[in-house]
Amino acid sequence: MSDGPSFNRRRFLATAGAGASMLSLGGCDAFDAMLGQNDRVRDVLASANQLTYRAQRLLFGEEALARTYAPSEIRQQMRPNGSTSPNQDDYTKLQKNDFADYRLEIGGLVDKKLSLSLDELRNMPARSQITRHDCVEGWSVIAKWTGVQLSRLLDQAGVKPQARYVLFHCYDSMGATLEGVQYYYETIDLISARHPQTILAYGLNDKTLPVSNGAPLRVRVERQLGYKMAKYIRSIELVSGFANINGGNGGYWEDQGYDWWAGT
Ligand SMILES: Nc1nc2c(c(=O)[nH]1)N[C@H]1C(S)=C(S)[C@@H](COP(=O)(O)O)O[C@H]1N2
Ligand SMILES: [Mo]
Repeated sequence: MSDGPSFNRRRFLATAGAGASMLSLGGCDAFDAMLGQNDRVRDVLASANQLTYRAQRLLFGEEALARTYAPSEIRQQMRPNGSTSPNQDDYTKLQKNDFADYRLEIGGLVDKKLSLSLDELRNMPARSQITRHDCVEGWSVIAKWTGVQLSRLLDQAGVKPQARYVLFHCYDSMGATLEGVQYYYETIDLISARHPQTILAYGLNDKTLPVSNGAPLRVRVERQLGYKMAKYIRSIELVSGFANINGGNGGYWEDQGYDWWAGT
């Protein structure tokens, strides 16, 4: 493979043979066009998502690294997208004090709940990586991220055997429905969560992570698309499934029809 582990699933599916082209309907346009049609179409797309997920896991193993870049390749400022300035009271209160009172709570299916300040997180061994961020909207940027490996925190908390996913609760609301305020949320499986490049980032391009990019803490899941990388993390919960959480699809954008598995 000429471009290494930075794997393009369309290319894989193209070489995986005829008939596979249908499966490359991973883009939201194609998916959205299908919404509202009968459930069988949705089921096929959902199983295609599962197939891509399994194929990538098989092909690349659990540890394959996303491509990293040299400092000279950092192209521009990280382009902020989605929420860029949460206006929820609990968030703006923390922001006013430069997040000195912020605490990351880790709970759910763990042996020991954690509550960590930013200083505590910054005092843990740090990891930096220069990677490319791809958004489904069709743009990408290269930036340097610094933070603490999520696996470290999971080890500290102790993950119970029933836990299968890491759920990120965010501070920013995406609007309200009859069920109440919809906060941004995301889930990743424990393999992605324990991947060495999966970090909770507090630094961007050698500076403190700005509010527009998710201060004080956002996750990087480098082998997946931008929407998986929750910004403004309020807390982390270990869960056994997500069928009963919000729309039941494992994330804010997933509930609008995006794939849960967003490997690139
Ligand atoms: N909490 C939260 N996280 C989020 C979003 C958001 O709106 N809210 N947008 C997602 C999308 S679609 C992308 S592309 C990236 C954008 O990250 P950036 O603002 O640092 O560019 O954040 C992702 N994480
Ligand atoms: Mo995105």
